[in-house]
Amino acid sequence: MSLTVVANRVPIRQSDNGDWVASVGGLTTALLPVLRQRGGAWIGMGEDPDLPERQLFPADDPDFTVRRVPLSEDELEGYYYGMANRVLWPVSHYMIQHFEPNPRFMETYRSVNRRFAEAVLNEVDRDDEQIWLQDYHLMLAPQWIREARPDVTLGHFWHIPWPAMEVFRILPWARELLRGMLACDLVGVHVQEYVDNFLESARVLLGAEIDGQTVHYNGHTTRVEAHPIGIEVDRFKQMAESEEVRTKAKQLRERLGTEHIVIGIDRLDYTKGVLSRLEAFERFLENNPAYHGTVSFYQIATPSRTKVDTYQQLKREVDEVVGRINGQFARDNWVPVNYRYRTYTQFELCAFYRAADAALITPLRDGMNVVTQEFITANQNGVLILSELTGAAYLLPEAIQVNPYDKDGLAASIRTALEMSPEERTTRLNALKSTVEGLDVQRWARGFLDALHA
Ligand code: ADQ
Repeated sequence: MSLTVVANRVPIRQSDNGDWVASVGGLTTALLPVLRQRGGAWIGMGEDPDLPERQLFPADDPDFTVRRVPLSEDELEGYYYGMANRVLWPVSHYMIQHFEPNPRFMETYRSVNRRFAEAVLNEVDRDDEQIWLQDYHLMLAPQWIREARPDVTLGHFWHIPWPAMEVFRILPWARELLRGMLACDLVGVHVQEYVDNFLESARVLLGAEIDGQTVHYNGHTTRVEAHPIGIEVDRFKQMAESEEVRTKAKQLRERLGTEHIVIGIDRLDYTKGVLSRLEAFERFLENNPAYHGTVSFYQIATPSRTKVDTYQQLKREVDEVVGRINGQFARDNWVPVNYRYRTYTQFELCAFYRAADAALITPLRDGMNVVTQEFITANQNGVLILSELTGAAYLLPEAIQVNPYDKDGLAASIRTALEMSPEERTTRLNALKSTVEGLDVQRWARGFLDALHA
């Protein structure tokens, strides 16, 4: 049975020598083997008018079709920067202070979702086709696909939190968006909490009938299931054990020269809690003068959504807080906060994971957070401090769990981590490792597709 994947971005990129290669990322790695084996298509947005709308990949011995839905600047602005990033993202993460309910965003979102649906209908010709849509960019496309093709199997995976019904209903178009999703046969989310929230939204806002984890609405049935995503465990393990990563990790420890290293690694996004984490580290330094000179905090932030005002403002605020902490506490050769605003390769990230004594992963809200799993896999004896407001927290009880809004609690958890006995570190980390092994991303993809088939 062939597969059509529909996601915001296509899974290939042009390398420096002009060849097309698969891009790096969990979703691509999980789904390309399936597409290779079964054939089919991957449909995503086309931001560059110079690239072809259809392309076979790999060019010399094609396994599947890459299809781009070309978007004008205005469409990109309304659909992606507007509806996806300034409406659905903040509301799903309970950050309604960043929510901009502009009806023009929704208008464009409708028309772009319709174009995605048309692209799918053009690609799909066989009866036994499975279609798998990804994420909050594509809530309406399922309905239009279903109207034209009642026979296809439609799945949707939602990568961010599905918020509580009372928050979801803040969206002026909540019912229309939900109806779009309910054209699917299977909706997947990371954890049971989000399943429950989705079911509650369908029950209250649409009057749908709920039977266990199944929604009956408008003559159609949708199952809603938790399928927690994982990482490429084997590859991360191999990278972490490689000579290159070991050397880099050692060099980093020597360069920083402190007894303890604490890391934070995120896209620079207001949901990731970078500012409050820095403030908590500042509080830790205020409360624990004995630790001055002995601990370095290394925060890496990847530039993200840099065209959106709130992200530009966040960057300025982070710069300011880093400057303030270092201005107040740095002495001799010791710089308490090392901050890098850039993208690293996975090898480089692995070196940070390996060098660290503790990771501070403290989003204000996060669907899952896979940095957590990368740290657990690559690190050897460190401590994970994890926000309880992430999907990952439901699966990883052996982490030190914190409320990211509790600055004192967070500051105290840093000290707890640094003073934890080696035995306790090992026990906790081993338990975390065994959970993460079970969440492997290939297994996640197979699990979802098997459930879709069932
Ligand atoms: P994201 O919000 O993007 O994804 P996350 O799960 O944290 O978040 O993954 C980020 C990825 O970016 C990781 O693989 C990490 O290695 C990489 N990364 C971070 N900083 C980097 C840097 N400086 N350089 C290079 N790479 C960097 C959404 C949801 C999450 C959910 C995922 C998967 O918001 O909740 O876990 O999808 O479903």
